[in-house]
Amino acid sequence: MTLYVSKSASVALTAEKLKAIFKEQDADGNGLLTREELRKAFEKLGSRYPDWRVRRSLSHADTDGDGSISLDELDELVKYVIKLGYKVARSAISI
Ligand SMILES: [Ca+2]
Ligand SMILES: [Ca+2]
Repeated sequence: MTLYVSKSASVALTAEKLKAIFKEQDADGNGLLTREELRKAFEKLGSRYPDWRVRRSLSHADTDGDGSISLDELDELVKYVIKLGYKVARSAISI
């Protein structure tokens, strides 16, 4: 798999696409995104500081505090990621 670089991606689709990218990183398919899996997702999104992003994301979206992001928490995580300015389109893929 390579980066998502759809030139026609609209803002309305951003949340869905980000969600898909995160879900893709659930390598063991257990419905939970661990630190390691989150890290890969942020790397894929072009984050320069994926480890830091993972920590921030967990403190923001890991509402039950188990150290990983469940599918329920993923919605919150995606909202947070969008707020940070991540977009799945053109050059905006790097922050
Ligand atoms: Ca997993
Ligand atoms: Ca959690």
